[in-house]
Amino acid sequence: MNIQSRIYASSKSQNINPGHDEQIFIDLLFENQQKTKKPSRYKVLMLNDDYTPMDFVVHILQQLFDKPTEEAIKIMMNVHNNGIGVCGVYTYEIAETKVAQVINIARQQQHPLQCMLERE
Ligand code: TYC
Repeated sequence: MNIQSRIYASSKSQNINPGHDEQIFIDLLFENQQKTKKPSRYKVLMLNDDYTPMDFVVHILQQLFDKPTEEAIKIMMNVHNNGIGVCGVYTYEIAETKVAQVINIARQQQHPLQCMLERE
């Protein structure tokens, strides 16, 4: 529930009708809340394939996603076993950049590794 409806519900339950000044205050709170909405976040997903070497995937996770070795191995094995897995969650611009970087580095090395983003 947003702030405006929370104040509205609370004033109803207490039988209060907001006056003109209170209504302006509620509207300002609402307007401010709209402006400060958190940006959506996007998951960077990695897909399994039969050809990309495991150590290459681990290396990508360490270098591009700042994962410590153990976590990088876990993520890689999760993708290997389940077909898909999350490498990290970012704002749209950062997620998009990571996807492009993964695909570029993989193509340079002639690996078919695939990566995509999905809104959280
Ligand atoms: N399945 C690959 C192999 O056995 C390893 C791999 C893991 C490939 C994760 C892609 O996103 C991937 N060499």
